[in-house]
Amino acid sequence: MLEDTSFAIHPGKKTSNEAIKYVDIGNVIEYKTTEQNYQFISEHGYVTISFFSDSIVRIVMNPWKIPDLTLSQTVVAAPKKVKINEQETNEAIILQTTKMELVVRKQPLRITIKDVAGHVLENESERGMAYRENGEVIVFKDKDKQDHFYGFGEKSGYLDKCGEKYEMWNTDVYAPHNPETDPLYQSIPYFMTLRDGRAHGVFFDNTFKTTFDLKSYESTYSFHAEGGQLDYYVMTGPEPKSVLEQYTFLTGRMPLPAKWAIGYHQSRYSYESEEEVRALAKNFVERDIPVDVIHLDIHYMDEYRVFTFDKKRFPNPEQLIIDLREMGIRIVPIVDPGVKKDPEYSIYQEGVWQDNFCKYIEGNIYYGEVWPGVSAFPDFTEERVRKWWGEQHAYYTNMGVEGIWNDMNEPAVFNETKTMDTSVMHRNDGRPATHRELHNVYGYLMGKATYEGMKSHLKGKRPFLLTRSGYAGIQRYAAVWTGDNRSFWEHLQMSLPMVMNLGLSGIAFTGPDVGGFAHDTNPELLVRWMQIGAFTPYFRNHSAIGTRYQEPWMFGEKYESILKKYIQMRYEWMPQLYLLFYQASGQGLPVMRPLLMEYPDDKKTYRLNDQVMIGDNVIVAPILAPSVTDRVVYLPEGSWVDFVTEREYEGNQVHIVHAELDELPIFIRKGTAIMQGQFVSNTEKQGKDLWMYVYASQSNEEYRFTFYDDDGETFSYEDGEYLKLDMQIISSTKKVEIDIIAKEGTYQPKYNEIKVKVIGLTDEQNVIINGVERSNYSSITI
Ligand code: MIG
Repeated sequence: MLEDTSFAIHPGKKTSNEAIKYVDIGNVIEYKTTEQNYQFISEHGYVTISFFSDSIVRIVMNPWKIPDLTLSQTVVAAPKKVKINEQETNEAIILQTTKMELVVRKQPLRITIKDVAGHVLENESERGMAYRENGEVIVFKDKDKQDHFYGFGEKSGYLDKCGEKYEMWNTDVYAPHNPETDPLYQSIPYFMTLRDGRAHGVFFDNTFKTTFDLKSYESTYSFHAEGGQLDYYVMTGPEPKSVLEQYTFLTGRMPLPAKWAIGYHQSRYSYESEEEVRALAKNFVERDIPVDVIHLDIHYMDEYRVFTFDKKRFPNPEQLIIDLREMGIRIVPIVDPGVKKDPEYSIYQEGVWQDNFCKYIEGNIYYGEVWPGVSAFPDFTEERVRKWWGEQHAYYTNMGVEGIWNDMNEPAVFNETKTMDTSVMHRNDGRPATHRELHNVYGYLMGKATYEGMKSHLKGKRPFLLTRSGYAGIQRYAAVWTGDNRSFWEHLQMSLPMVMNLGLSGIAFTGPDVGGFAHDTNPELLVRWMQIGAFTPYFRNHSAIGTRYQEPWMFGEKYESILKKYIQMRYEWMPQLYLLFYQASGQGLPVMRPLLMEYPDDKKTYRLNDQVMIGDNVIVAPILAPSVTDRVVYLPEGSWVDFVTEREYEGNQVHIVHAELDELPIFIRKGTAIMQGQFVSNTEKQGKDLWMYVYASQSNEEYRFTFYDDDGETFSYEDGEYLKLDMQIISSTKKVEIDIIAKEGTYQPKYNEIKVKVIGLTDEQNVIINGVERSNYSSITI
């Protein structure tokens, strides 16, 4: 193709720099208050403002008529009656809650949102809300030099998104995930702004193709959609954590995962036969490398027909699943949306007879080419169809399957546009709309159908779902992996800001293909990737057909023992990770987070791409380049202790840290604690003992955290069968006091005590547990 050569930049080519003309919303003509809403009619548009809480406001602009306030599928909260102080002057209407103030100027209509201290969060000045005759809507807002932007879901590039321009249009991107490759598989039209240590969030709930421009103008940014209403929410924060709590109050939080789902997953496109899968499982057991899940990629199916097994390759999947379960391993099969066009295939027959496939307005089914050849696609926008799809999963659950992997659900189609014809007309539960409008929620709704179906079949067991595509709110149904990366060091580097920004976008359960999917991995890359992989919320090693195999033993004993050490470490950290997943399910906070989340006043954290926090007190600083065994680590305020060597580091400065190939720098903040389990062996991955490591501080410090545990498998925690301990650690020069300040729940764990190890005590310090003096190795009965 000529465009792949220098011809692409031929001097004769014209580039158009002409600014697009939008119709400004103009002056306010009429203003009225209805019970819950504040309604503005202006010369060129209609605006309705409503409140979801003191800290969350929704603004909807419709160029043509009074806005439709029907909530999208993704918002789970309802507007609340919030006490509003309303004032009208000649120039403006002012709406105040206890947390924010909205100033709506009348001539022309411009909105300013401030916190109660008067700090401006969002401001429209010269330009504001506008539209074009073709249906596009846009808003321009002021951008400050101090602004840092985060979130936007799954984007390549660095942590701080200031200076970027992003599009939301779920896309199957096989080859490059370059810094400028955009869009990818997910659309999360949400971001968080951090300005002078204060954070707020903006969620643009529009499922059309949307664009966020933080690049084109120095002091203006904009967001834009190809159609629909300009419908967005502002969350006032002011801490990054409260922004996320507010955003996930709107779009929901992840369900508590099954413990097995947060273990190690082994995958390959594909393990092609029953023998291969059995041999793989046997390898793990014999080498005593823990693994919880083996994934079955597309080769398991009969000519890629979903809900079937290839009888030659997998003659007895039922027995395979039973035998693997005895080894402590679960099978997660892939399920794509495309249903093979085959009149002798029952899923296709039912789909046609029950009118379940996506159609054109004229009534003919849309067909696209995917793995099975010509295929039809379920119309997941219909409740009826979601139920039907969910029911099909009994095929898997009856065999003992508890987890499903959804791929190709952008939906990906093998054609020029990479997806479904945008003129397809979805039924959409009585509100028909084209694929152009609903493309970005196709994968999300497939996820909803699958999760809910699995949940009802599993009768009280927690399902696991992994998805490639999604929209805001996908966290309620699925974990997200970041698609087809490659075995490049650059992709290892990029995976950190990607996972951190997904976490800041409400999706806590994410991770890249460890080792890299496409291209050949190498042992050093695999080791370094596995080290940080042990701490990424979702932990799966996956590689593509035709590439070098990258199971932990593929590169000889030296590498195998290191890889094994880090997979085991994942299991040792399981109690800590599980309590963080509990936090994610309760408050929406991510397991892996950027440092700025804990230190929003520390400017040095704003662009830290290559270090992560696990919870609020652990920093992991992996090695991300070949042949490197030393790296710079920035430690924020406080004192820190190396997890392995127990050496102390002062905070508020950088350190050069050494890490041989088998080492991973991990730092724990002094004055805090972490929970640790023990790895026993493959089938009994979690030992009986539970440890609490307390890192004594010598300055006056108080730390609180909640330890959470339950059976890790069922929903009986909903009936109170859990163990919740509110722990408090108070350090001073003379003592370290450890207290259980509250205990809740009826769950009886295998351990009946917590073993306590206090690290870094001075001679002057005593350890006091629940009021009694104890030694630095002791225990607490629970
Ligand atoms: O592009 O099912 O991202 O994880 O192994 C091929 C085969 C389709 C893409 C997924 C990848 C998976 C592969 N799929």
